Amino acid sequence: MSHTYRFCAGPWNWSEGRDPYGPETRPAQTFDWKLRELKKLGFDAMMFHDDDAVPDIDTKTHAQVLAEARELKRRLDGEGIVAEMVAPRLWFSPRTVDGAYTSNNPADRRYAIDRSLQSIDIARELGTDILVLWLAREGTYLREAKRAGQAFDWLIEAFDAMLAHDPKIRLAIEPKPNEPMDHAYVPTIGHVLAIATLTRDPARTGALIETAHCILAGLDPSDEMEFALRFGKLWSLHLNDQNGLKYDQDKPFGSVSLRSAFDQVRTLERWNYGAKGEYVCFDVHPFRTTAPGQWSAALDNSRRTFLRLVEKARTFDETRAQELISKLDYQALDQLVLEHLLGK
Ligand code: XUL
Ligand code: MN
Repeated sequence: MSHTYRFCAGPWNWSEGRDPYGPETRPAQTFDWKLRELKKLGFDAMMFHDDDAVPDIDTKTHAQVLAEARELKRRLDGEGIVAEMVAPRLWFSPRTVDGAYTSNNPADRRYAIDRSLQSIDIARELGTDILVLWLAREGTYLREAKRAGQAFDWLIEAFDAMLAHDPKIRLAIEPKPNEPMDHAYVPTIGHVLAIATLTRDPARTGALIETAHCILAGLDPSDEMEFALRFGKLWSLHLNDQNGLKYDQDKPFGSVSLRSAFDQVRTLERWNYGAKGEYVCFDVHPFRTTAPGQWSAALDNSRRTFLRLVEKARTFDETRAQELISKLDYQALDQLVLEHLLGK
């Protein structure tokens, strides 16, 4: 395995330090600045929410939205940066207060579908066939407020509308078990692949896996990735890290568990992830104390760690590991991994 990986980040990864208990700690930066930083870091692609691509999107006509998307494409082309995906931001508007596709308000469900169809049009303008769906508020504040079976029907109806809207679009559903909801309806990759089978085009319904979201579900990220890869459904990736089953932390890749990061990279290597044009995206946020001068470090460090771990995966003594596995000598296998990671 020797292909080189291509890297991607989103404008929101230069976050300003705000959390539920305090305001921004860094002044916002312009999109042009972020694009320049991305280039300096040696990244190849940018991922976009619909309103990252077209700010204040709800105040604009469809024609204006498309014109701005076209203009953005020209800027990206000028910089040699690819648009990796577009994702409708369906958790900010007052019209998504009870969820988007699964809201109990029919007018709000319609809004969510229309906005998603528009995101597909933006994706087309930007030259990507991937629509990412993080189903942020598709869950409940309390269980009795909705019926899960009904919610699944509404989700399938929405996915079908998107698949019918554009014969080329592929839906990459990003599962997350909780936050902002107590329980989400599509919490794991298993749920994504199961619901994909009920859509009008299962072949165009796949997944994006985020490390932190797997950990929040109490699952092993490399196993989740392996599962999606086995089905040919891992179309995008958000690598980061997460300290236990707490709030979503979006730490730099490898920050909490270098060993788990190694396992994830080893999985990607084994399946040749990236060879079909997939990108390695980092969905990381700088720590709240980060000064503006170090703003890009969370992305740069994640990429460095990733590349070091690619080397580790490629130099791991697989023959020795197989010998130990055949003898069920997991004690020695454990130490083989640890010493390989520790280095000389
Ligand atoms: C939320 C999350 C989002 C998605 C894109 O936890 O990961 O940033 O990746 O909408
Ligand atoms: Mn993500």
